[in-house]
Amino acid sequence: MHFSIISIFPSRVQAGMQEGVISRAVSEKLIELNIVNLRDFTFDRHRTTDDRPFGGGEGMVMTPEPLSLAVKDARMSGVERERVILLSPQGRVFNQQVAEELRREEHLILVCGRYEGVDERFREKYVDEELSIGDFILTGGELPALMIIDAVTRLIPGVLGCSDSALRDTFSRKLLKHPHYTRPRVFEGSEVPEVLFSGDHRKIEEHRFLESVKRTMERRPDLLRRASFSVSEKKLLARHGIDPDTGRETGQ
Ligand code: 4FV
Repeated sequence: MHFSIISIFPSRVQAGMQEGVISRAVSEKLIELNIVNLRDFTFDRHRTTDDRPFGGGEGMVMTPEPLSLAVKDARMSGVERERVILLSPQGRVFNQQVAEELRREEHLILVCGRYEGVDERFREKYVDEELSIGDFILTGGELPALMIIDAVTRLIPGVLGCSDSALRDTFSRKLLKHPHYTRPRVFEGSEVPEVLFSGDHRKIEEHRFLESVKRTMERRPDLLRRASFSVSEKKLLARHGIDPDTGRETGQ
């Protein structure tokens, strides 16, 4: 899978990819990164990429020409599934489902906004989709771009050590992950649930499933309403006094 990232701060983008899963995926050629310096598509002495907004108002707007030239240059011939994505608060909110959708593309061209945003005519003509990482304002689209590359890359088979762990992801099942424990067995007087030492994998899976449902009920009941359970999971929940449809305790 190919990622092109268009930014006026390419070194910040580079810095965000130095270690960990992403840089290993690059070295193992599971992904290819093309970090584009937007200023390379300017022709004035100051390599300007922004200007004052028509109609007045505070802040600056990114000019359309350098952005359009950078996108045209980043496009890959012969690649069908290519998508130009502008990171902005006006976009569709990014989540695990969007990550799984983007995973099916061959080439993502990520445009990192700065200042007040980009000229609308560039957006209309060159942007396939706007994505937001949440309802808050950042100083730039670089961190959102890095987050999307991280979330999508880890879904590529072979990127994560154990390939199926992404399948058991939080949100893929629309349930929050169960608590995790590791050594030491006693930490500051706190023990670990005994069942985890039983060696009975079905009992351990049941325990973890119930912990996931309880945690989701407490913290994200909105997710539980969208979760689907198998017949055996519904029986297990009922045996533990949990109504699978509402996620509420039945008190039985
Ligand atoms: C943002 C977000 C975000 C807005 C103005 C960059 C900033 C500046 N991008 N999700 N939230 N972008 O706040 O994606 O252009």
